[in-house]
Amino acid sequence: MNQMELQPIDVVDDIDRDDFYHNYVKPLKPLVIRKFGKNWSAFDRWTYLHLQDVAGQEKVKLYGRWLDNEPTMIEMPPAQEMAFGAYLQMLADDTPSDLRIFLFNLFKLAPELLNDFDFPPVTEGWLKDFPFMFFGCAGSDVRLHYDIDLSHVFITQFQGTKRITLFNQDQTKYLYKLPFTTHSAADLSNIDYEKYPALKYVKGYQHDLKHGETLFMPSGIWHYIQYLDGSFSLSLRSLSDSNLDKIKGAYNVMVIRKLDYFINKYYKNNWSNFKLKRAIERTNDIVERRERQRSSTTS
Ligand SMILES: O=C(O)CCC(=O)C(=O)O
Ligand SMILES: [Fe+2]
Repeated sequence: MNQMELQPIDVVDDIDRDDFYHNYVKPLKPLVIRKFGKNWSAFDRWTYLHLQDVAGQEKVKLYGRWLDNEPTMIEMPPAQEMAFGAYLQMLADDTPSDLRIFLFNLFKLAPELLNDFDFPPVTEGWLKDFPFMFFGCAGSDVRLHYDIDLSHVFITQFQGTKRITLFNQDQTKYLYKLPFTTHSAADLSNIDYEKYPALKYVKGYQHDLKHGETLFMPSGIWHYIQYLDGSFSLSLRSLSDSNLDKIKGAYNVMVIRKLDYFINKYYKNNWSNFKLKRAIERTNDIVERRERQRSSTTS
């Protein structure tokens, strides 16, 4: 094994609720649904021009490359601010840049956009107050992480293509998870197997998500996202039906995130270095044990 193994994600045109629940939600298996948004006018209406018309003057916070900026912290400070309209122009022109807008509630600024989509009946437990949007320039990426609240996410793609790489929670032991966060220390845009040898053993999925497609990302799944073109997505969330996940999710949001924020504030680099060192030590230990076992069974 000298590099990670990635398999395609199942793709369906449409799926009924029972089939979806038993084969994807329950086993926490990702799925691409092509016609999830079959009743949505958003696919025609949400052009860059239209979004510029409805909220172009608003100032938005843009995030840059995570490695340049507090790489071990959950909450990254924004890199700069810009008028939303000017930023959208960069996406329309496919201007290469690291700049992204993360977890953006555009609907607060332009509530009329809420009429352009619905919450499809393929599942229940929709968190209807939290439809978010994500925007990214061509060439930007979102570090490997899982969502701290442990809800299910349905991410629908508009305009360009995004490459999405996923790993189930059972792969966490190989993913250099930073303690007190839901992030990995490893940079998947440029995998360094010398520094992060456990990544050789990881098994996951990959799919290039295109305009109109929706990816179901089950609760707790690790995701790494590359914007191949300038593009954006709408993400709808639903509650996990595991009570334990609901409690863990709330605990992560209310306790762990705050704890990380405060310790970071007081101990800064020491805290960062500690987390990074722990992530690398713990994961490399697992690899060493695995390799020792293998050599003792083959000799
Ligand atoms: O697509 C993105 O920019 C980030 C998506 C993401 O991390 C999420 O939906 O949880
Ligand atoms: Fe996420």
